[in-house]
Amino acid sequence: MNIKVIKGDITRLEADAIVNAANSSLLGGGGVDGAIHRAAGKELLAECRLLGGCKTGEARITKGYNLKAKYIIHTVGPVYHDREDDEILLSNCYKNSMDLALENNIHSIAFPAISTGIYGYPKEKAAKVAVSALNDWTSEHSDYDIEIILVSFDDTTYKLYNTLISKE
Ligand code: AR6
Repeated sequence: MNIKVIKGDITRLEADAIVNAANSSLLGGGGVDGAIHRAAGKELLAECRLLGGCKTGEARITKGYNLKAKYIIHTVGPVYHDREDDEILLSNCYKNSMDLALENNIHSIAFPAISTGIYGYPKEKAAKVAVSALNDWTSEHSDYDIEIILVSFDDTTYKLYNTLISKE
């Protein structure tokens, strides 16, 4: 699997697309969402207003505006409730973001650790879901060349991703 793990600020990456851990309004918020809106500029909010929101597990695409990335894929992770649904919804975020990347001819994509901040998803569980969903997607699309970058903002997530990736 063509997956790279890095530690740092996703807004500074040069990938074709970066993924935003948004909320269902798509109108901005805290965490990585706030950082992306600040870095991309006001035009991003104007485009997001036209989208009419996004359900949990789904994804929408906008331009990247002032970012180095050409596109932003906005996905809405689940608020963690320790229910069976959590895993399915989080997995859908990765799958639906990858489907949008394919539709838009995106060949490099960077993901933050969706739901593991304000939405409270335990980091280890979320990392497993992320790697497994991306592994499934790339296996099903082995003819499509895409670099996937998992961006961690903290050491714990960085170590978890590296351990999981090394097992693939
Ligand atoms: N670059 C990379 N990762 C980051 C960055 C950054 N600049 N900033 C934070 N993270 P969160 P969620 C990490 O809370 O849990 C917003 O208000 C962070 O350490 O951003 O999906 C939305 O509008 C964590 O590991 O997203 C929603 O209301 C991960 O990104 C809600 O938060 C995700 O943390 C979504 O909550």
